[in-house]
Amino acid sequence: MHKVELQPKEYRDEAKSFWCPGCGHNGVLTALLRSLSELGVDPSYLVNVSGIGCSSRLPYFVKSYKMHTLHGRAGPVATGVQLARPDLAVVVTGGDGDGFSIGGGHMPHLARKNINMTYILMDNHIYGLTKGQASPTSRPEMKASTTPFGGVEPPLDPVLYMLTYGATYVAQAFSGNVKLASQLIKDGMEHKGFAFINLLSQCPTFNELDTAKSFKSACEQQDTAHDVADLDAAMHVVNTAKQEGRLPTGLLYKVERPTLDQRMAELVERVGGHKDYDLRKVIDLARP
Ligand SMILES: Cc1ncc(C[n+]2csc(CCOP(=O)(O)OP(=O)(O)O)c2C)c(N)n1
Ligand code: SF4
Repeated sequence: MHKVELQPKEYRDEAKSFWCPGCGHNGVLTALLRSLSELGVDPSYLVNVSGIGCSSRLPYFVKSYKMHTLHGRAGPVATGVQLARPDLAVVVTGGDGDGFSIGGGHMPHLARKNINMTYILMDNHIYGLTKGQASPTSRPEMKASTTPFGGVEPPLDPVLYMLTYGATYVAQAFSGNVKLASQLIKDGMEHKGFAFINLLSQCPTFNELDTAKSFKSACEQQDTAHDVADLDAAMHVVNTAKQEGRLPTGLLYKVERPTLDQRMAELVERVGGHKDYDLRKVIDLARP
C-alpha cells in the first residue's frame, strides 16, 4: 500500500453532508477517516465503492477514487475493481437493505472467494433513504411504514451469515464508538482477504426502536476473549450474546487464506500466461 501522511480531516472530500443530524452514519465516516489517516493510505490508491441508500452516499465524503453504483451491486463492482487492480485498497460502504436484501445473493461469493476488500456495513435495521421500510435486520418489535403493526419475520444476523459464508475477517461495533470502529476498520484494511465489519448505526429519523442509546447498551458488554481463529468459538460467542440480547463487538474471527487475486496470479504463473500470448493457439484448440 502506498503511504502518505495526512490528518483525518484531509481525507474528507468537499461534498456537503446530507445525513440527518444524529445519524449514526456520521460516526462511520469519522471512524473511516481516522483509520485512513492512521494507515497513511494514499487517496490515489484508494477506491470507495457503494450501492444505493443513505449509507451509500458515504464515498462522496471521502477523498479517494469512488463509485456510487446500483442498489445491492457494490460488491460485484468492487470485485471487478479489485481483480483488475490488486494494488489498490478497495473499501465498500453500504446499508443493511443494500447488502442483505437486494444484494444478498452476492455476499456469500465475496466471502467464499476471499476477495481482498473491506466491506463496511452500516446496519441501522431499516431502509433510511426510502423513508423507513423494514429491512432484513429489522427486529419484529419495530413498527415501520411497511409493518405498522410490527414485523412477522425474524431478522437475520449479518455477522453469523458472514462467518458461515467463509469471510476471513469478521468484526462488529457501534458506530458511536469511533475508537473501536476505526480500530476494526484499520485492522480490516490491513487484513489480506475479505474483511467484513458490521457497524450498528442508528437512524433517528425513521427507526425509533434502535436508538443510539439502545445500540450502545447492547454493545457495551464486551465478550470474554476467545480464539479468533476458531470458527466454532466465534459462532458460540455470537449465539450466546444473541440469546442474552447483546450485540457482540470487537474482532470476532480472523484467519489467513489465499485471496482470489493471489490464486489467479498463481494460475497465470503455472500455465505461463502473459499479455502477449498467441491467441491463435486457443483458436487452434477449437478446430475439429
Ligand atoms: C433496484 C432498486 N430497488 C429499490 C430501490 C429503492 N431504494 C433506494 S435506497 C433503498 C434502501 C436503502 O436502505 P439501506 O440499504 O438499508 O440503507 P440506508 O438508507 O438505511 O442507509 C431502496 C430500497 C433502488 N434504488 N433500486
Ligand atoms: S434517514 Fe436515517 S439513515 Fe438516512 S440520513 Fe437520516 S438518520 Fe441517517
